[in-house]
Amino acid sequence: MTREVPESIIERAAQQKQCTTGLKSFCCKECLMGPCHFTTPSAKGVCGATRPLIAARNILRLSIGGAAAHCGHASDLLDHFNETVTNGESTAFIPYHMKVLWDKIGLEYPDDRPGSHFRQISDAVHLSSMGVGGDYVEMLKWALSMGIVDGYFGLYNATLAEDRHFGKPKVQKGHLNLACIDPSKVNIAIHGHEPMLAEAMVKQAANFSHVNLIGVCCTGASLLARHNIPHAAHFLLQEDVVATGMIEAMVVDAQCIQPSLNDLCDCFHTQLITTSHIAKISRATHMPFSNQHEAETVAFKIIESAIDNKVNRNPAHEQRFVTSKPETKHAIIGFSDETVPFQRMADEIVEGKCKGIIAVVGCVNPRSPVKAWVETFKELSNDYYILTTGCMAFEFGTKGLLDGKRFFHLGSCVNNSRIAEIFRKITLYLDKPTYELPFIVSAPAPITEKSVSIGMFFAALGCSLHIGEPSRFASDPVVATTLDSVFNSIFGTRLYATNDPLQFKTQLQSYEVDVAV
Ligand code: BF8
Repeated sequence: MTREVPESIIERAAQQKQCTTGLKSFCCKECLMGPCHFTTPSAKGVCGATRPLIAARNILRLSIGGAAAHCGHASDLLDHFNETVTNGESTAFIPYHMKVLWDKIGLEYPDDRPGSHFRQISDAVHLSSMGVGGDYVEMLKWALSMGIVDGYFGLYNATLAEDRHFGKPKVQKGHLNLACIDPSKVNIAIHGHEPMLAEAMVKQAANFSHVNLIGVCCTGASLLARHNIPHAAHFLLQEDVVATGMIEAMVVDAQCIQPSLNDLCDCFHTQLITTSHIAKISRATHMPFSNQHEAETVAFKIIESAIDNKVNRNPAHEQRFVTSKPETKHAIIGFSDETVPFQRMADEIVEGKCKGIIAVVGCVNPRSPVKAWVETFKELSNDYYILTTGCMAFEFGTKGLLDGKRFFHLGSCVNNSRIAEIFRKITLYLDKPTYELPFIVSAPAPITEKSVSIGMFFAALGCSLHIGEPSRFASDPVVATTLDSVFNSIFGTRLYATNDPLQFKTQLQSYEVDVAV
């Protein structure tokens, strides 16, 4: 029996009125004397904490969450293949010139001891709990440290492990959006982030010509880049995938999976299957695995079960999908630091033919002006090269912008290390440190903690950072000024914390004057 379809994420966003104190990050709920409100600049919490301390600590807490997620992803991969990677292997990618600056400002970053990055995450949680750290500047420095942890022990380690086991992506033409759902076939959506089960599904599905795999969110970006499996949806559209009524199984692992998918799947015939060892959803079928052999067994069972489930598809849903099927969007996909023409980009920057490189990363927040941001970056692509990943890359793809000439799709969010590698290669090629080059990283519509830690990673690497609000960066003037002055005086870079594309463009123009290569 089918049930009434629940509200979509857009409707939930409209229904959920945001608390104005929390929206500005003027709220602390870390201890049980609170929650405390910091609505005036001089307000103090019950423990005595000041508003800048709490605003800075909230940024740190976001960065910790992001670093933990990406380091968890990398660790899951390494455990899956029974591998260990020494911290020295990851930190070998840190540009020497940045280490000098980090040491100068006393930034913590992991040493070569195995697991020291997890120790650093736990130290950051500890120091940001009630009654430990009392210096807001230190909180902000630790947020940058979490960026470094995320970058080298999350993004780099995950991408290196994925490339080692599943291969580097190839540049080719790919397809995006819901049009990749094939009503004549058994459709299985693979959603989440870690590629182990997804890769096993690709291998097993090759034996079934009537099975159509499609990707969602970052697993979708990863499958698109490596196997040219069409990318059906980003985060915002994951419900739309199920709501087509054409999906026999929705297979999810971890991160960016809406817990309400179970309610939605209940309204259709779709089987919801969870596979992560830590992420379960009520009423979903849980099918964990711990190595590639088990992953392939699980993948085979999922495919068999999805095939059996096709008879339960509602013919009315099929009819509706066939008549309203969207047009397929094409994109050039599969770039890596080996295939992006970084020398040409560097030469054009030096010759003044190009103003710089903007990496547009992260999410598509339903509360952000995503359309306006897409238009803005389209316009900026006349002067800048655009490197992109994650949900923003999908958004550009659906607007026909991923041409492999001005816009380069670098894959999933953990593949942001590929962007860091392109920047690193340009610094070596031009023999200049990152912070002297016009590299800007923008997360215009952040949702997750991961967007914040990725932003902090690139900021710590010496890139200017744009982050869309509400990312809590600009609410407290003391915190905003401190961050800006760390960026300006230590790295020589800029912080743009704005939700306004026009303001961003204006600020960028004033920055252009400062960058003389
Ligand atoms: O890591 S861009 S909504 S899908 S967090 Fe999530 Fe944001 Fe999408 Fe992948 Ni990245």
